Amino acid sequence: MGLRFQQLKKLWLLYLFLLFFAFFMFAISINLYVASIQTADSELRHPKPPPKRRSLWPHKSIVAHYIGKGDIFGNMTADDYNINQFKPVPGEGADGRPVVVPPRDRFRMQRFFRLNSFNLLASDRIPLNRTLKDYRTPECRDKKYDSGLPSTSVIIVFHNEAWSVLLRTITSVINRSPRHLLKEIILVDDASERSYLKRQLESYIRVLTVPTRIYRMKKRSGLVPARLLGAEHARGDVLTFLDAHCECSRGWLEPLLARIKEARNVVICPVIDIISDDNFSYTKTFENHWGGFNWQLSFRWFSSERKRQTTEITAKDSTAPIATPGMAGGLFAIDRNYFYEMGSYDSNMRVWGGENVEMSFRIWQCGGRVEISPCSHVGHVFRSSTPYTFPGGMSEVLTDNLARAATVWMDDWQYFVMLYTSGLSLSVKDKVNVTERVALREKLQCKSFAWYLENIWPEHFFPAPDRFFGKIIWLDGETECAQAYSKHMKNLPGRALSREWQRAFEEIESKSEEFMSLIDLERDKCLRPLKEVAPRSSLQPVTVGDCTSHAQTMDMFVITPKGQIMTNDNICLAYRPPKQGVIKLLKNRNATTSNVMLTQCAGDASQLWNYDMDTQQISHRDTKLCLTLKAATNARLQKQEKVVLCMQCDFKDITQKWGFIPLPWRL
Ligand SMILES: *[C@@H]1O[C@H](CO)[C@@H](O)[C@H](O)[C@H]1NC(C)=O
Ligand SMILES: *[C@@H]1O[C@H](CO)[C@@H](O)[C@H](O)[C@H]1NC(C)=O
Ligand SMILES: *[C@@H]1O[C@H](CO)[C@@H](O)[C@H](O)[C@H]1NC(C)=O
Ligand SMILES: *[C@@H]1O[C@H](CO)[C@@H](O)[C@H](O)[C@H]1NC(C)=O
Ligand SMILES: *[C@@H]1O[C@H](CO)[C@@H](O)[C@H](O)[C@H]1NC(C)=O
Ligand SMILES: [Mn+2]
Repeated sequence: MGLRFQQLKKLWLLYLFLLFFAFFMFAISINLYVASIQTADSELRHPKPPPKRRSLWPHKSIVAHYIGKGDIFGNMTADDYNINQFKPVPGEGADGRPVVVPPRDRFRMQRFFRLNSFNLLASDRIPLNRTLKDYRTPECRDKKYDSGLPSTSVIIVFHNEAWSVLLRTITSVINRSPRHLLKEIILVDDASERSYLKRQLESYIRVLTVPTRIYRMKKRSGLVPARLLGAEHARGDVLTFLDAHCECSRGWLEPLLARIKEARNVVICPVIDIISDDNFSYTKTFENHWGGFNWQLSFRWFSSERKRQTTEITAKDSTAPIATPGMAGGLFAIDRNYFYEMGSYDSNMRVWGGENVEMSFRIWQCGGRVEISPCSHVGHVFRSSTPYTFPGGMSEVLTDNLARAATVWMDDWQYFVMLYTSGLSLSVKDKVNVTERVALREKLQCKSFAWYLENIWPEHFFPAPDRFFGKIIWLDGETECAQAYSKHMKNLPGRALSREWQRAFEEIESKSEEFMSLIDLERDKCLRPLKEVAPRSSLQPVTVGDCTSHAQTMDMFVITPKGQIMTNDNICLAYRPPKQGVIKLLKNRNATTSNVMLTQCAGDASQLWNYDMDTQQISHRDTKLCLTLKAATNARLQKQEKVVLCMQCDFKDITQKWGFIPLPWRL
């Protein structure tokens, strides 16, 4: 009897195990599938700021198609789109905690993710008034604001937004803003199709404690026309623009309004915290982030230390706003009259994108300021792809908008953007009519783009008249171009007198056409990252590759007169010895680990380089080690590959010789 029982028990265990295993495999395959259908594309346009704990940039790895291309979730029906399934569970997501959707709903969860490119089922479980922590620093919490702050209209544009997400945005605005400062909430519907956003929404907002009105675009027009419509009806002293998928945290509004009261020419942005698209957890980000744009004018966050430039407040005050060369665009506050004095928005910008570039340049160049207040925290749902239609085609619209911003505001640099952004070219200029905006620039007597770069963004990584821009070519001594280059450099009179970069730039510039005409794209090799992917987060070893001109491969460099070698996205060439075996590396010419990396620019001594025109060596200024091309063993792949290292200089060593081939960047 005992024996039979034992056997039965074993069988049961086996059965249970198999059941679990089957379920587990199913869950995995679904996860892989969903990961495969989410494109990484729009991360480019809407980058997340790094979270508070300094991890590297969040990088979603995209798994290749695993189950095949068929859609296992079936097609969405009209009901799927139009029925509001908001079912709050008390306490769910409290204090910004993540939501775990129960296993029985996992399939529906995956199915409905596509609707908004975020986890709708998770959001639908969170009450509209969920609690958040207080994300402010103690200094910010203690700050007292005077009683006479201006009032604001909060303007929220939405298009097919999920009910729970939109209403949680509105609820957080109402619950966490002092009532007397909040004049009204203005919703602008950019031609949504979902039926719950019609009558149901209208009757919902009627009973809110803050006057809330809704305006609707007749046809899909995009962010700029919709925001302009909202602003037109606003009556508050200040316009505060928010996305429709935000949550304002405690004390978010006062610092913004106080700053505008202090200086009405400031466009002020909150710190943008991260609401997970997956589980709706709220993660605080670093306060000292600031923004800029890369060579293709995509918005980027940077975290290097920046002086707090506000005049009224001392640099020591950790509650003082940080001046930022660029704004992300979704969330900011501006004095209502100032908004119009400064030309509001370029109303010819369509759908979405580029308007933040235009506004950043315009405000700074025409006498205003763009700042981030470290005391104001607003969460935003960052998505890895956009779920919405993009009338006119996403890349066409975006490049047209960028071309408008570049043509009006960037002076000489507009050609650089058009030459090195895919989808743009000089001919785009003929397509855009910016007469009105150019007249605005004249009327406001705005400063030049050169002034903006020098004064507002001195750390920038764009080319400039006193910088080199082009390729760094490895002079293997064989190709025609390499020989001509070496010959020219060797025979310079007085060459040894100066190793100033400025002199090298002039020399190179004077012969640029000759070198360019001799360059052999097949045989000449140029400095570039070891991997083709842009090394935005981590350290990236360096090698040489074909000098084929291509905008995205990061084999183009800007060199400053100070000796920084920079490339797109604020990446710099740095000497980074491995922690162990440094001494060995210096002595041993057969180094196996690269000690030269591309990494975030910091402007410190590890990123400063010298050039000797006579020997054509590039050396690290502090250690006096020379850039050398060597075959090294990749420990992971167990294969030999060519890597650029820093080694003892030897003027006879052909693998240490480098040249500079300038590329055009302005007319
Ligand atoms: C989904 O829709 C497409 C066309 O829109 C159709 O070809 C396909 O058969 C549909 N699939 C299912 C499972 O209904
Ligand atoms: C949220 O609202 C519900 C009623 O709608 C109320 O019972 C609950 O106490 C509120 N929660 C908080 C944290 O204010
Ligand atoms: C929620 O999402 C965030 C970011 O996407 C992630 O870091 C966190 O681990 C998730 N939490 C849970 C419980 O899944
Ligand atoms: C550009 O637009 C202005 C008005 O905004 C118009 O007067 C002008 O004719 C347009 N130019 C061209 C070339 O279409
Ligand atoms: C370095 O490499 C050369 C050949 O490439 C070899 O002859 C020499 O022994 C190596 N030296 C050391 C210290 O490994
Ligand atoms: Mn957004």
